[in-house]
Amino acid sequence: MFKKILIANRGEIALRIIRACKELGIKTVAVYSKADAESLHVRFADESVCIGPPENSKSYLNETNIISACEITDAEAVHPGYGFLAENARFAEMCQECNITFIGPPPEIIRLMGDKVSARQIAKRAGLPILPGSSDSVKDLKEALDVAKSIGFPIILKASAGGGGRGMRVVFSEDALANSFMMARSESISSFGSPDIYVEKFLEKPRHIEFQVIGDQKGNIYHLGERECSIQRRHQKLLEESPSPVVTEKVREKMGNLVVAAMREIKYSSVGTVEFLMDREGNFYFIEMNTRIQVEHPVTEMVTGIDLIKEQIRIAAGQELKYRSKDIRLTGHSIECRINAEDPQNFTPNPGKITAFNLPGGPGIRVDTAAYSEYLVTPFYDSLIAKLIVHARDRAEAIARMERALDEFIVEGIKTTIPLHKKLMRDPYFRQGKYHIEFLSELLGKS
Ligand code: MV4
Repeated sequence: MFKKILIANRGEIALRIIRACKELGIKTVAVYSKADAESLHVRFADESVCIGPPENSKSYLNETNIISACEITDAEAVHPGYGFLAENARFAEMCQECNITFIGPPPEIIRLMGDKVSARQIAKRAGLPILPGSSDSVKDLKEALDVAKSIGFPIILKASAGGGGRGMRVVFSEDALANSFMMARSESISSFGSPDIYVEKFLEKPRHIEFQVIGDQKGNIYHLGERECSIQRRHQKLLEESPSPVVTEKVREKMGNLVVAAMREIKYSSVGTVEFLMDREGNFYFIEMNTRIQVEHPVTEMVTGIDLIKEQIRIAAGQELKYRSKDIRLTGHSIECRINAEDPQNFTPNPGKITAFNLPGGPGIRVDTAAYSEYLVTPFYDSLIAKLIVHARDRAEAIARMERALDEFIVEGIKTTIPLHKKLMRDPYFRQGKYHIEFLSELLGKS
């Protein structure tokens, strides 16, 4: 096992990783920007290194400074958390070259999945259902039109280097294709430095359901059930739950078996997430794979009892997963509400000083946060200040528990998304589990 790990992240996830390391008896190194000198991840780590000024590009994305920090402190491994360098294949390679273990899958796997066209091809070959569309990137308008005509409109144009919702364009008719194609192409070049665009049949108002996978370097691979992530706005998830209100045991087994077979095919190691869209008839289609730990990993931890960060570290150290499929049991229901420092009216960031901070408690409550009373929320980083996670025997009890916990959660001095979550908990459609990716926009539009 590693003696010392450097955590290349900040906020609640840095703290979450420090906690896992402490329980594993591993020393920790925090890195921080000048804006984060007073942060809890710096206080709770055994050592810390300042890696630059507040701007992301000069600190948490500064690959050479982070590698230097490993060398100065003798850290043997880097945990990238989520965001920042978590899915940067080049950084994972740099680590390898410097004899530092990158805690995640090998760089080649990160690169293959980061390219959405190759991810789609791999998924197809491995037997996962994909949406009708182009088998490769489309080189010009004519090729795009040929595919569109064969699958029928509406279609969606996606940047191969995109993902997470950036660089997409929906096209409803042949007339609109030429313009959309040019726009998608130039956006892809300017945002990702790549002109590669592919075509897919567009699904209207699907649900977003993702499977957690875990694999070691010895070929043991399992799925840990699904997360329902359809409550989102502008590709920012607000709430996630596990299990999904629409996934039956039978469907879970079918999807899970396909996912595990596909991961075996690519010899996946580490934790990862396989994303699907599901239509109203229950048909599901692979869209992307994430090779990192995700923000919403706690809901899976709550229903499985598995510490995903500890497992990720053990796997990177070459240890074998000790359990069998039958040892993985999904128990009860978990919901996570993301508490953001945002004006819930318009979702604009609302930085400032937190003047009062009271955390909820009692049975079945977990809060992952790096905030505290007097904490200054700066405009430099993501506005997530806390994740409120509940676990209960069933979904109805989880919702009641979440309502109760939201009432106990006091944040003064800045605006947060707490009022929005309270509203969601009361919504009759949410309570029935009847929602899709456009649900939140429709709910906010109506009121
Ligand atoms: C789609 C889609 C509809 N049809 N693909 C957005 C993020 C990226 N992971 C894929 N996304 C979508 N792909 C087809 N063929 C709708 C979305 C989409 C979406 C997906 C998941 C969660 C939220 C979303 C919000 C808008 C659009």
